[in-house]
Amino acid sequence: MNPTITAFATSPDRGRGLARDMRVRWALEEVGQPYDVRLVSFAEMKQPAHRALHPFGQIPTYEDGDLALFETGAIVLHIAQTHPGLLPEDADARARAIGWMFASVSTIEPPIIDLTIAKLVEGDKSWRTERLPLVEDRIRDRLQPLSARLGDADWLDGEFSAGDLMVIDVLRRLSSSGLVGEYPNLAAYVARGEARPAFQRAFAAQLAVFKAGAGQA
Ligand code: GTB
Repeated sequence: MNPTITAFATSPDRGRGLARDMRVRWALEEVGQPYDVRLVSFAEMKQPAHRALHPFGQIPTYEDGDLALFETGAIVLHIAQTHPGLLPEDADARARAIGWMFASVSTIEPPIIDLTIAKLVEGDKSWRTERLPLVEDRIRDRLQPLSARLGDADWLDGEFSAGDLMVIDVLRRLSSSGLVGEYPNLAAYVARGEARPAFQRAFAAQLAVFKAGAGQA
């Protein structure tokens, strides 16, 4: 049996692969694990059946046999720990790669989500013009040290790892902001991740869902 993940039946990103199922698809593609996808509507995500899998009524979830997981960091870590290819063999290097996974969701992603909220949810508020530059500067406070650490390297710590996968997917959310472009090595880092065949397969799979939905509309 293949693991099953959940994804938006109708992604608000119009097939740009910005929802968080993308990083789980990418991890599964990197390790060569086939998977099934159950598409859920916004209403279905809030129903008890889905909340039994995801207490917060969100996507993605991951089910494999008796195991059900939510939170992309936990899901990608589980995939990386149960398949070769996404975490180094060396124990110290493995711990550092996992550290980058935590950094992606707990240090880099929060101000990026704040930017989305400031633009989309608070877009009509009187404080928007004052707040936006502050939020963007908080993102730069993360991008600048990340850029300095990456330097001229291809990946953050040796070979490509689940840490890179998570950091790159988090940075992709900034694609329309121009902020990553202020750091050419980070822009190249994201492009390197997106050029990986596994990323391309994952992207095509989520795009096919959007196209099929758009065809029905
Ligand atoms: N911390 C959780 C994780 O990493 O798994 C966050 C999961 C999460 O935020 N899921 C979102 C969700 O289900 C989808 S990815 N939201 C519905 C809800 O909360 O009711 C967030 C997302 C949504 C849309 C776009 N977009 O349109 O560009 C990008 C990202």
